Amino acid sequence: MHRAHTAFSLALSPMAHKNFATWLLNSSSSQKLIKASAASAVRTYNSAAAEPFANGSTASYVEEMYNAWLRDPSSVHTSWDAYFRSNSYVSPPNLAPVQANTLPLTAFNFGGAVSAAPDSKTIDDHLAVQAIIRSYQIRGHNIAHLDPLEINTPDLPGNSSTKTIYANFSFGEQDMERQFKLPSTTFIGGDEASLPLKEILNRLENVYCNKIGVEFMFINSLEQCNWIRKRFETPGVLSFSPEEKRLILARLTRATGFEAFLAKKYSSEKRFGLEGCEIMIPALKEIIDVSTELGVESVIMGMPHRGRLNTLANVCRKPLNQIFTQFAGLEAADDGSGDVKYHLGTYIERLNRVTNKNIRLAVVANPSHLEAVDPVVQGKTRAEQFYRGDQEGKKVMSILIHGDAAFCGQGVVYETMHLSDLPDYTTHGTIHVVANNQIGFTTDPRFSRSSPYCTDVARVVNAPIFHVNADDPEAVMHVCKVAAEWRATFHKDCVIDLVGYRRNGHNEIDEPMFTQPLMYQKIRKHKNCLDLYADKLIAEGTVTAEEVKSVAAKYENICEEAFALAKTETHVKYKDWLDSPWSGFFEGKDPLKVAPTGVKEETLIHIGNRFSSPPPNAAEFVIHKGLMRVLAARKAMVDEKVADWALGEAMAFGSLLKEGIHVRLSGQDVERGTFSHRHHVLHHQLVDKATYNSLQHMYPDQAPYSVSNSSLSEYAVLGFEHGYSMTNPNALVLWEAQFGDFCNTAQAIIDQFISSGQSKWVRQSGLVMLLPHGMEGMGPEHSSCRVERFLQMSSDDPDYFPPESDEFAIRQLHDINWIVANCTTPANLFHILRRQIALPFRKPLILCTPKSLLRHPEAKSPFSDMSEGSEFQRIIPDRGPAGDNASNVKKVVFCTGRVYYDLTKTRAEKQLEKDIAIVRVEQVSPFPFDLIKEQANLYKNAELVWAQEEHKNQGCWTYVQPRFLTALNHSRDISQSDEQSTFSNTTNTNQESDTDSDSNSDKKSKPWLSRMFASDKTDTVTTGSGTVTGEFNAAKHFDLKNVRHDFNRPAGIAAAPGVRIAKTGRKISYAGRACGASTATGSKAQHIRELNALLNDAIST
Ligand SMILES: Cc1ncc(C[n+]2csc(CCOP(=O)(O)OP(=O)(O)O)c2C)c(N)n1
Ligand SMILES: [Mg+2]
Repeated sequence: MHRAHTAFSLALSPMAHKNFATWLLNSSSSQKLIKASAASAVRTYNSAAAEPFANGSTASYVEEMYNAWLRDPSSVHTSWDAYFRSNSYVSPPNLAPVQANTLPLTAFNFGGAVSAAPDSKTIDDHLAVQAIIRSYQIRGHNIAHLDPLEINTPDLPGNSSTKTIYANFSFGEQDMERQFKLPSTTFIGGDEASLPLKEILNRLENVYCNKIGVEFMFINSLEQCNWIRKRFETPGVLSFSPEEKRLILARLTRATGFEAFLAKKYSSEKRFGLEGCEIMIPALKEIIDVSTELGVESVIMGMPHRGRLNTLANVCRKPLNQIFTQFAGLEAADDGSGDVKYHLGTYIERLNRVTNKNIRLAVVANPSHLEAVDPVVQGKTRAEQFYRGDQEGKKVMSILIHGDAAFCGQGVVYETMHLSDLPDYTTHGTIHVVANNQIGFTTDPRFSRSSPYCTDVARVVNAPIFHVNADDPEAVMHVCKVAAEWRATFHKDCVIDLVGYRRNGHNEIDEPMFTQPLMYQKIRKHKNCLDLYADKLIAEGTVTAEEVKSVAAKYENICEEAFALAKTETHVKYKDWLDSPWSGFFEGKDPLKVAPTGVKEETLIHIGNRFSSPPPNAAEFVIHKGLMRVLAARKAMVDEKVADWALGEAMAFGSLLKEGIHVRLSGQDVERGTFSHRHHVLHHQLVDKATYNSLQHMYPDQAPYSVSNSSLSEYAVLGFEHGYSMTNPNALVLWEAQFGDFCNTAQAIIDQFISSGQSKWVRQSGLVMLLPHGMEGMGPEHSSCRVERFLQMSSDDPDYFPPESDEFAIRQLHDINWIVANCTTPANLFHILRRQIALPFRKPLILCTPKSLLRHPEAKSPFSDMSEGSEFQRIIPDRGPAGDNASNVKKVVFCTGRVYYDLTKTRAEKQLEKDIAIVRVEQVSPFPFDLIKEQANLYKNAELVWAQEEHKNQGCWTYVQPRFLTALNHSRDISQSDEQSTFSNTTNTNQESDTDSDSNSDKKSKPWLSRMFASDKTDTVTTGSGTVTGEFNAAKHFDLKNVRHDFNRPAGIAAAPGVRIAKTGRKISYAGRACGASTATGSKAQHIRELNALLNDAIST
């Protein structure tokens, strides 16, 4: 919590109450009210937030009331009616004059007695009470006691806040027993219609200024505001039964005991303990209990480091021994690089003992990048809702846990919040829990945010924010209950701000006194929450001291037993930490078999016809004339059996939909397509929001097709789609960047999840990123998707030519982290999209997509290239005169993407078709070593050139160059090494398959080390199919039953020092732009000059 005391003076400044309604300025108590309210503004400091306690909303509230009264006197409370009728209210200049009222003044029934008009003091006093109530509702949180350390306490010691307030409303002690009628906007009375002033103030103080601070009055819905008021104001809401109290205590004991146990056993290990905010564990459990009771069956959580292990242990009930094993530094039994323990995810199905219902809990694995997991969790949640048919989010929900500094500091929080109410992205309400320890690493809140609270970002979506003192377990539980009920009722986001502290340093090894000495002096003296609560329950007689001890001892025993069990483990298994298991997907599948991607011609014709037809009720559904032309052109293509880019894409989608594969395309303006080529959603020109999407109506039993324009965000939306792709392997999920350049605002998702997710978390994803890419004279932006960056992160080894076999291509795909391609034909687009689903595993696909090629007359494919028997072409050889006369070809130009069409045009202009072959590399990564070698051998006398339109330090050159050399020389068979070799284990990478363990762990773990220092000529290596000594046994190694994981990069081989490369003398040279700092030139003329230069350079003999 961040308090800035400048608020005090601002609140008292004339400007601060300039907007007061005139009635307030005129009334006798108004000046005092201003002063009273100033004291409450301690938690605010900017001018807008520094309005006095009863100002701002109150002023407009009165005006609103006045206007309502003018329209219908009966629509306002009788007290207001009386007040406005008495002409005490002077309207601001722009308000309409008072109308005559038809209701008799005697209708005002005060204190049960029917009387004549009440005197003006009675009315004024009632109005003052109403203003006080409203002030508490609006700004009570500003003076609530939220900070357990009381460093940031309100300036009002003890109970004086109440006193100050009533005194400043001209109420004295003599008024305390006076009875006041309560307005309909408060529930503090319970069954009472009126209360003594003293009781009103006490109740308000208790509800709004005690250990809970509710921020909700900015919500535009009266229904929602009333709902919240009722949950907090109704007398007795905070009373708990002895059983409930004991449950809280037991849960708190576990949360506290877990951290204490880890601290005892692994004192020097980082665990990012929850000490100071242990209540988060019972809080999460309460949210889950209440939500389960209300029908939720699956909860997906995203959270950072703080308290993560505790959450896994005590919320998810992940077996403790698995958690402890993570501390042992054991070798992994399965593939992948793994991750640190406080990043790993989990998935658990278990019985909720409180509600006696089955529940699934998943914590999504996440990187260090704080908050990056938020949209991923939302996407995964949305997908689960979608596939379960849970259209209102009644069965599946997400909980996002945040640190205070990250919640307000990271922009992706805002981006994710903005997805919360979008029809195709909503998860129907997320409960956000902020573990607010009032510090971010070493930084105080006053240096880490400009907003009063760390939760202010949630106000943009009108989410209620429940601040609560984390040292008051019962207040926390109440807030959690309300949050869960809020979500179940309104299906909107809400935030719980658990205000605690951090007992240790940022991690357990850090010294916090370096930077927060005073805070930590206080913390050292501060009793922990468990002890405080146990003392309270003992004092009130709910539990005995012995009971408290025995609950703690019991949990410690559980931990000890798990600790002993963990000691017997020899390996960690990453698959135990999988957050999204795909049950049934891998079973019984041949891991090296790709289903055919070609489809029957009649299917293509059917899809083409549907896709080119107007809505069935075309006479009524008026579509744009331009679109009629587009549809007619599509129809003509179908009749000719050719497809352009949009048709090729539609064929891929349509045929997958036919096969029961859900297709989801998301991104900015994807429905029409940035380049106006797609037009998947046709809009009725006369009826608002009436649309038609032909891909949703291809076949009666097809899978659903979702296409949605997204918010203008890359980070959150790409993360969302990545999360979506994690849920169901039998779905094609695509995200399209508006232009490829913009994907770099989502770089953390690309680097931390898409590129490395399988390696770190044995999680697969078949997400497709469509990235419009091409240097077309549009300036430094809108040109490049920075394909070089994706290629740099590709995990195939540039120096290693994998053994050639029929499965070369599929093995490469199996082992790489992702696929990078730049297709030049609609047919290849069709096949590569379909291949995503045809593969027996899932890999992300990074696809450079065209812009001008969308309409290029030559960038069309005959249906025969997509029909049965056809398949994706990793390279497209030259099929012209050069290909027919290969040995006389002087030069082979290899290229990828749209520049191919410029190169062929230039070649034709120069009449060099016989002399120069042009070969398209359509799948750049994994690199088609085998096909490149074949092409090089075919054109054995030719000079080899790589031509690209990107600058030399960009595009594919730096990736392809070393791989070309490896392909050309092709001498680095792994058995040729004259040094001994060490191989890493051979395993099956299926997410759920078990792996062989082996005992040769030292060498396996550090092959490079053993190689560097080994003296023997032979070494023992272990493969999944057994141990071989000495020379590498390739046949065994590539046994089908035992798919190598590192086919693309066998550990310990590629980097082996001294491996010989037999030079064949052939090389690849470069034709293209020089190195550049920018992606493209801003000058069209220069662009054309550069393009022509590269074309001339490439197409010359
Ligand atoms: C995007 C990002 N930037 C910086 C960091 C480094 N970092 C790790 S924890 C931390 C402080 C987080 O503070 P807060 O969100 O309050 O969580 P707490 O550790 O206090 O629970 C920082 C800056 C990070 N992990 N991610
Ligand atoms: Mg913090």
